[in-house]
Amino acid sequence: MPGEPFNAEPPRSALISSYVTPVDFFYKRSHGPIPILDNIDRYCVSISGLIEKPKDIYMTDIWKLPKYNVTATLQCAGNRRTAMSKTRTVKGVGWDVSAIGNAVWGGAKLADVLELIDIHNCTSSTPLGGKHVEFVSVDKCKEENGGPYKASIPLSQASNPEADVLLAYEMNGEPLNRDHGYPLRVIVPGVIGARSVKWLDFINIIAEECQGFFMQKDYKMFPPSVDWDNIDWSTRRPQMDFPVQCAICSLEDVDVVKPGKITIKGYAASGGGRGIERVDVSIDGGKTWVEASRYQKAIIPYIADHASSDKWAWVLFEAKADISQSTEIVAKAVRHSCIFFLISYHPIAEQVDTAANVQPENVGVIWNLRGILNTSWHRVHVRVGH
Ligand code: MTE
Ligand code: MO
Repeated sequence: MPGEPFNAEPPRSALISSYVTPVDFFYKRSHGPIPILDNIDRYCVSISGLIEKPKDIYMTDIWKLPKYNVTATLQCAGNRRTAMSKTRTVKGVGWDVSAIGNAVWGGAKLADVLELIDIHNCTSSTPLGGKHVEFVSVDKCKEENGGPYKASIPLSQASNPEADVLLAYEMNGEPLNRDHGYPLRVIVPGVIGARSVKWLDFINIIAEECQGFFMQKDYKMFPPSVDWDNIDWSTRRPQMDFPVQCAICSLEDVDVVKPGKITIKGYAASGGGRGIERVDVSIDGGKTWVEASRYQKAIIPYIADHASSDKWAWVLFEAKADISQSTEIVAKAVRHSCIFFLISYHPIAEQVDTAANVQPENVGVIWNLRGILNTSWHRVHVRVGH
């Protein structure tokens, strides 16, 4: 329907047909009508808030900054929600396993843009007390009572060149298209998709994190005991990094396969830039496991040298197995437990988070009313027929 939010995901099998997801197969998630921003000469991002000199930045200013291409996986926090709602109903768009994609984002580093307003790699706050960077969009959505979509990230992350936060104008070497945020969007690698604001309009340097709906009344992780009657949103922090995720894409629950060799393929994404240590696959419902081969750019099994890998990107995996009877195929991934890529901008989140390195065995333990972060072991039932 014209004017309605546009959401789409590709079929599983299409998703893993290439390491870099073609734009046509990249999921789309929007909360309001998609804006048309055609007058590129006049388009600008106004930066203001707790800074000495507010500034309007035009596309020509952005294009003049060094261009970076960052391969980063973007994933909606609601990816795999449909499976979670089988435990108990949840609220939100019903995604299968494809609300995720891996693209090469081209653009300026936000750290370089912040240099233009005299903010340098800043681990504490600006002289005026700014600690967060808020991104405000052009699109209007009902959750914000007709106001713009918005989100924020800590200033320490935004101003750290190592965090690779981009103001992106290209996706896979082409100008961004309208669905994905033309002419300019934020990309926050390793973090849930909701913080990568599309159609950027304003950047505000603020003291507290953004008070918008999607930061404060949504995209927070609650335990299964919390329901719509007893929820207190203020008790949780907005979700930022994505926990380790993994899904099988070569098989569907409805598939009937012939007895013999099957190929189990899918993706694993670590979140937070830590890299995937291992992907395990089981053909007996999780009793026994074999290690799958993993690859990023080319098909090179077991990329052992994580330093040479794309740290913000997913890995694709593949395992072959022999099956003779109907069974449950399971995949799970483990991410690196120590932080290879120094993440100094998330001091709290990074202290104790070994739980996020492995996936929970069952969806029930992580069920939450909004159906976010379904990172449980991915299980596919296949029937063997002749
Ligand atoms: N930015 C704006 N302006 N409006 C939105 O509705 N949706 C967010 C994020 N940025 C959204 C937005 C969510 S929830 C996700 S998962 C990603 O954009 C989806 O990005 P994509 O549509 O390019 O895949
Ligand atoms: Mo999302």
